[in-house]
Amino acid sequence: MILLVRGGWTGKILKVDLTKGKHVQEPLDAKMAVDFLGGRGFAVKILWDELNRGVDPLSPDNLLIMATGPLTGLPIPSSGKIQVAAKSPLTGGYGDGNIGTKAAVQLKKAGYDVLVVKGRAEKPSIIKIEDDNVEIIETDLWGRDTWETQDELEEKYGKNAGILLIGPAGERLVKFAVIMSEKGRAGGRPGIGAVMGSKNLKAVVIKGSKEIPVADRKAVASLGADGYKEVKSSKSYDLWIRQGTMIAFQWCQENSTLPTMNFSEGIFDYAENLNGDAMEKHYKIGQKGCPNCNMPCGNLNKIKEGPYRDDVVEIDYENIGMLGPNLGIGNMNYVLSLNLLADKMGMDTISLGGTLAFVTEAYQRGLIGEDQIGLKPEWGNGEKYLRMAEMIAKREGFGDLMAEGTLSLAKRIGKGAEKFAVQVKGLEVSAYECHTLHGMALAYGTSPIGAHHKDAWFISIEIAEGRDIINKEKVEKLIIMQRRRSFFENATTCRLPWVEVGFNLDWYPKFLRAATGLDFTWDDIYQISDRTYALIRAFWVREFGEKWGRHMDYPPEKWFTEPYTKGPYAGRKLDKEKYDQMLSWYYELRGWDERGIPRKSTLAKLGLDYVAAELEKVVKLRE
Ligand code: PTT
Ligand code: SF4
Repeated sequence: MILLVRGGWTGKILKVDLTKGKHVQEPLDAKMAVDFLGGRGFAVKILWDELNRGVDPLSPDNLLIMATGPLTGLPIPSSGKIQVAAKSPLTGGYGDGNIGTKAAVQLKKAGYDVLVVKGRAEKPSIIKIEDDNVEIIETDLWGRDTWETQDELEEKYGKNAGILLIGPAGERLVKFAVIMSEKGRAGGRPGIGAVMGSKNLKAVVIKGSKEIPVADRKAVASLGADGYKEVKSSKSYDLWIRQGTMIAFQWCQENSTLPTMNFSEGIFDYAENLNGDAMEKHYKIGQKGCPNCNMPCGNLNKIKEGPYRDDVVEIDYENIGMLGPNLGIGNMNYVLSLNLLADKMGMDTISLGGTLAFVTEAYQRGLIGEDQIGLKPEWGNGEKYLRMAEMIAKREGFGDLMAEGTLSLAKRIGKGAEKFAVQVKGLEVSAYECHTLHGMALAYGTSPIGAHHKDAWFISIEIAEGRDIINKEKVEKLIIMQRRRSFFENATTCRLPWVEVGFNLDWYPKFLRAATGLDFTWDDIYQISDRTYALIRAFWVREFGEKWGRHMDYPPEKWFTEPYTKGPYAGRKLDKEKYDQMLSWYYELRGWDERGIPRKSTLAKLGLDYVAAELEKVVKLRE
């Protein structure tokens, strides 16, 4: 079915084959648009349809997808986001990330909803898209860091060009390399930057001159204007502008959920050196934001000591949580420096912090020695962690093994090291400690890309309503949260107006109607989200086959076995039986069987019969 575009979508997919040096425009299928909306939904549908099972994620056959949605780029709150996705080299399953960047808006203005890249360029190259004009151009920027590359490309193509790029970590196929943009926007935690590197693709540069089609331009403009006003009038607006996601730091400390020394504790002795107030008082010098956003949250901080003195870095809570307390570092200057190094090299800060912390614990427990690592890791020693981060980015010595991520490294070490690898499905856990939180642990366990918080930041509800409550209602609430939050991955816009300043969800069906001319209720949106979740799950199961099982949805072993030793919850850990009970409720509510595989009837209800037929080649589906 070809889409008769009334608006929202441009109606075109651009496919570039780097091996053949060719590109082609294809129409966006109308059914796909309505069934999956955009962004993550488009990405998983294309990966399901076009990838064969077992493709090596770092081979030319993998597909690198950059996808927008029907709201991307429109003059409505925080719409400048793009989804980057591929089969993940870190987890072996579906992987994606979300980046706020001019490239999101420019891709739509160039006339495309999605860019799909396959193959491998013979020499390091960039893809340049200027409306219908698409070129693959050899580049001498290979080896340059993400800052230098951004500067060079901006100088050549102009400050308004949308640029997505990788750093040396992506080039060297570090398994948690991200795609970067505009010196501080990062996305694709499960190694999507390594997939880009494996294609010899240093950057994508996009310039569009078209108007993004919409069904009702007047309605988009007036709804957008009213929406911006509502965002600005929020009571939380002022604090948000001052601290952004760094608000979470002190909250986590106060609630014993701050990841500390490889997620061993939930509180940190030097938290006051690193929290939002400390940032405001001593380090923050400015503010940055994504396109079309009037609640900019990028905190620009100046480093005051150490090897990166006087450099400026954009920070968020996750970065500081994972590179500060999780490494026992109480000196903000080193935390900022590690963040800067990760950004310049193009590595995910969360997985970097998780991997360095894992190595430190493994060393302390005598599972690996100084002779293997090449130095003695030490909680709180920023200089050493900077050195180790460099080793990873360059794959130098032991850095070559650390660059494979925590799970792979733990398997390599053996001796039970896996127990201390704080990850789910191979993706390192983001910065929320869960020794007392079965619901948040379940959110990590069932997140569609591995342990990431974006699909369900369930922690705040769970703490407000009672951490010790274990019932089906709690699981129901988690699923509703996943349905709502994953809408933003499909629509593709920023979820923070809703999450952080209380922007009403009722705006979104109105935006969709004005943009596309189609009516979507929240029930329709939930259905799209469930369909997307079921297809992502099917993708994982198709890859893992008989190796798939409910153990894939378990949180890190350590949370069940190593209790907190400090703070108000000392002695507490997760209970496996309770977790298993919640997981069973989760499967039941989603219509998945006890292995966590969607039932045939569930797939049929979601219009995914074609998925069931293919999945049956790999595992026996239950009715
Ligand atoms: C996101 C993850 C996050 S989530 C953070 S901080 W966060 C880390 N940021 C990194 C960074 O910076 N540099 C780096 N080298 N690695 C990093 N890894 C980490 O990546 C980000 C904001 C934030 S800041 C959040 S919560 C929200 N996330 C959204 C989302 O996921 N979807 C959505 N529709 N809207 C969102 N809005 C917010 O965007 P991943 P960004 Mg990011 C420097 O990509 O892979 O999804 O992992 O996109 O443009 O940087 O904005 O406290
Ligand atoms: Fe970007 Fe922050 Fe605005 Fe979201 S709220 S669009 S992450 S600047």
